Formats: sequence, structure tokens, C-alpha cells
Amino acid sequence: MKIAVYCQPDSATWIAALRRALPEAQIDRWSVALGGEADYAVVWKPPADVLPGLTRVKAVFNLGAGIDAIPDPYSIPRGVQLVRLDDAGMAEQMVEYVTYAALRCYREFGAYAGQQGDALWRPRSRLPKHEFIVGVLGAGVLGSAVARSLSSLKFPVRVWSRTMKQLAGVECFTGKEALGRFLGATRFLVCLLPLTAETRDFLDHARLSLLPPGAYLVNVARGALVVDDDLLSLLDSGHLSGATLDVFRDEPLPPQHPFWHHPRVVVTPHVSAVTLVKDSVEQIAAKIRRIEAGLPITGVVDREHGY
Ligand code: NDP
Ligand code: OXD
Repeated sequence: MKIAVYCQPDSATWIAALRRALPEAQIDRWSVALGGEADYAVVWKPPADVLPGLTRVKAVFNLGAGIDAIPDPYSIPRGVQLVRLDDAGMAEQMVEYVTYAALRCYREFGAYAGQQGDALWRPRSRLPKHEFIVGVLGAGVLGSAVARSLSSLKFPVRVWSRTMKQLAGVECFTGKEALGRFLGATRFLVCLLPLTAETRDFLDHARLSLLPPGAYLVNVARGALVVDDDLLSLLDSGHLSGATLDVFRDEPLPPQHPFWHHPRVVVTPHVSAVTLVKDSVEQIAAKIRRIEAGLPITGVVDREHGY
């Protein structure tokens, strides 16, 4: 079995880990020749010419949950499965990140840090918890983990997704008609939608304005889901109280971007849930073994919906 690896910026670590997990396979850095002979490919941010040359592969594994970094994901033949990471240690990290952001906003740690700077002893009145409604856009692997976790902290939680979900203790919404109701009550909005043709620029001025005054946004999905200028104008007008942003249209976030120094914005460098080598390689190796045994696998990207 031959496996071609193209991983920006570091194929070597992945090749070494994959060789340990699949000692029976011949695993090497992608080349045009290997691409034409490989049974599987493992990729992250491949240039446009990598996928079309994978003429014999049974599956292409993407080293991330989102496949938007693949220039033309469907330039592989129809029968070939494009497989994303599902969880692989990312749900736990995402839960940590969003929980911290929720507690920081709900308990106003940012405001207290400001008061401490002025040696100001001033308890702030707190919103009743039942009014701090958490809304999660996307209820897949990561969105549902975040929803469950915040629900276990007794926040009222709702999710919105393309197909209807059933999550214990969580109010579930679907469809464009329900979106207004969903956003209209959400005080703390978490974006965990994939970036697709349908979701690009999803959080624009019209949709963000539906959030009640004083709401917060957390974007941990992809930068292009949010229209930056629309978000900035709603933060500047005071309609939104704050935004915690881990992902951006251009990464690294350019030094001159207004998000860096905006008093209502918290910026982190795409670290909410990083790809873990050990967990990811174990998941890919297990899936390759299942495919070889003729068994179905999870995490196969749906061509029609693009995620
Ligand atoms: P999933 O595919 O498991 O979940 C996606 C969710 O979004 C599903 O609930 C899906 O609905 C919903 N959805 C997709 N399109 C639409 C739409 N047009 N309208 C409404 N709902 C929609 O993905 P994950 O949870 O694993 O990951 C989500 C995203 O998080 C990734 O695509 C990636 O971009 C980002 N990510 C960011 C990381 C970071 O470090 N910042 C790390 C990992 C991921 P349905 O359930 O009905 O299919
Ligand atoms: C992912 C990511 O999609 O790391 O997995 O952003």
C-alpha cells in the first residue's frame, strides 16, 4: 500500500507518525510520480495540482475538520472519498476555548480587569443566567460538543443547523425561517459552521443586527463566515458588546487590521482547536484499515453540501 503525504508546512512529522501507525505501508512525501501510484493521500493545504494527479487513490484524508483549504476538493474522481478529521481531540479543545469565552463574557472578567487597573472596587450587576442565552451555529461534531458542555454549566443553549437535531437539554432549530427567532434571543453566539458556498459571508450586518443589544460573538470556524466591516460597525455602535475571534479572512491577521486593537475584540491566532498529530494519525490509520477491510467510515465529505 502506498500513501502520499502533502502537508503544509511540515510533511516530515506526519510521514514519521504515519509510518509508525501503518508499518506495512510505503509512505512518502507527495511527488507527481507517487501521486499517480498512491492508494491513499494525506493532505493539508495542497496546491491545486496535487488532487487531480491522484488517479488511483481510494481516499484522500484532510488533516483538519474543514476542507476549505483544498483549492478544488472535487478534482478527484467521484468514487474517491474525501475524508476530514472528525473530532480527533479537537472537540475537547473547542469546548475549553468556548467555555472560557462564555464565562469571561458572562462574568465580565474583562470589565473587572479594567476596574482593577484603576483600583476600582465596584461590583457589577449581573444578567440573570436564564437571559444569557447561548446560540451555536452548526451542531456537528464540534458545535454539539460545545452545546452540551455549556448546557451542563446551566446556560440556556440552542443550536441551529441545516438538518434538525435532537440534543438533550438543548433547543434545536433548523431552516432560514427559524434563523431570525434563533438569533433574536441569542446573547452569546458561537459560530461553528463550515465554510462553504452557502455559508460564506453568513454573518453580515443584517444577521448580526438580529442579535439583541449587548450580545457577543465568538467565531471559531472560519474568518470568511463573518463580514469584518459589518462586525466592526456593530461593535463601534455598541449594538454588540464584544467579539472573540480565533479565525480570520487573512491569516496571519495583518498587523494593520482594526481587530488587533479594538477594545471590544479578543484575538487569538487560530488556536481554539489545533490538529493533534497522535490523535489524527490514529484516526486516519484506523480508517484506512476499515477501508481495506471493506467497512464504512465516518467523516466522509458530502459532495453536494461541501462539508
Ligand atoms: P461538522 O461537519 O461536524 O458540523 C458542521 C455543522 O454545520 C453541522 O451541524 C451542519 O448541519 C451545519 N451546517 C453546515 N452547512 C450549513 C448551512 N448551510 N446551514 C446551516 N447549518 C449548516 O463540522 P465540525 O463541527 O467538525 O467543524 C465545524 C468547523 O469548525 C469546520 O468546518 C472548521 O471550519 C472549523 N474548525 C475550526 C478550528 C479552529 O481551530 N478554529 C478547528 C476545527 C474546526 P448538519 O448537522 O445538518 O449537517
Ligand atoms: C481545522 C482547523 O479545520 O484546524 O481542523 O481549523
